[in-house]
Amino acid sequence: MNKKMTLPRTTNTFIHLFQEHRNLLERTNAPLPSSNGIFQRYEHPILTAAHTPLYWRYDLNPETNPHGLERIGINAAFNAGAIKWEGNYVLAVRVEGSDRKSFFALAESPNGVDNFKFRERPMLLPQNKEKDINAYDMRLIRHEDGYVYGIFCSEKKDPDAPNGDTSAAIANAGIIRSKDLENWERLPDLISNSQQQRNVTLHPEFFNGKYAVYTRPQDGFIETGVGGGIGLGFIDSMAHPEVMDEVIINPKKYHTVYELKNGQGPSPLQTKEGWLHLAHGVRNTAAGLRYVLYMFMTDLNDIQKVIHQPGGYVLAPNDSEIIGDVGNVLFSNGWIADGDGKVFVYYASSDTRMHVATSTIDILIDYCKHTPEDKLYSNGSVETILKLIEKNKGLY
Ligand code: M1P
Repeated sequence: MNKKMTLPRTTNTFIHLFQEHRNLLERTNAPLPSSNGIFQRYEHPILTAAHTPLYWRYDLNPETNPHGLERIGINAAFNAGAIKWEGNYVLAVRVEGSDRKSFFALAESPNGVDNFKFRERPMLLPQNKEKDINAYDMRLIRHEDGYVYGIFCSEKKDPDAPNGDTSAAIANAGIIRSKDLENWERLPDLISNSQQQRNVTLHPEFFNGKYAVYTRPQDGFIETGVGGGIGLGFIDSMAHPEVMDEVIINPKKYHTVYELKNGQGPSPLQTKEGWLHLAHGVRNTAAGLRYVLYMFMTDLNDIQKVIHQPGGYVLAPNDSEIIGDVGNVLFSNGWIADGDGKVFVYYASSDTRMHVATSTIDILIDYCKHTPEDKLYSNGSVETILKLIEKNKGLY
């Protein structure tokens, strides 16, 4: 008999699983040959459910798991916050179990495009009096007050849901902070005038001595209602995070890629020419909601003022990204700008997996400044194309 055949099934299974897992984690990720010049996409997703450690999912003891079964299912790894930390590219990943609960786990890579590995344990989120039923979409912000903030969506059942409605929920911003990314202090949840807040993040600097916070007030869990748009408000103290003077700085708009709703992605990046913003825009279609990423810039000193906003999206789901748990979705809540001006955008596709796309600060400024605005009607778009054709006369 072949000697290998005498190994218990579990031993064989685990040897094989560990080998496959290592190959996946150590796979290199090459830039894709085609690019629109704005963002460089890469060949492979950087994180998927399969990247989570096997020891989170399998009981590795053959005596208690004689058939080598997976005991805990992981469904997806997506919507990650990002920060450069001690030379590594660190993501606070939204990991979703097969039980639908999302939680956070840090994963890091030495180069930002491949070899991402989860830390040994997922994060046990410190709780306030009322526990989070679901927690997701963390933004990581290095604030000038010396803390790294993690701002995420904390979801609870709507206490006013009509009898029999088992899905109505309230979403608000939960806040944690740390100085080492290991020990986290929980602060009170955001206090605002809105029923629902998602996509909340901090401006990295004080503004007139206050914390500035990007918000997304809306009336319902899915529907924005009469309000909507990316808001900006101010907070005196993070120990009592009450938003004051909230104004909408980037509203949803008819017949745009953010017609139905939008939301700030990660915190904006400071440049010599203003603050770069990455956001998601949502519109409705016969096939359901479509989420794309778009950009705009705000004034360096007057952070309420949008100074450039290219028309349309900058990244939309491509052929392989369009499929997933919630199809036709690109979502980003993390990016990292390196000292040399290189920018790593971490985005998720279809609520399933994480990708990276790279660019530079200079290119993103050029994109924001020189891409034509959305004129908001069809002939306006044709006029924009005609203008470019005219400018290109003699060059083609
Ligand atoms: O399913 C797509 C996205 O839906 C929500 O986005 P928004 O807050 O703009 O409505 C979030 O649940 C997000 O996590 C999810 O990716």
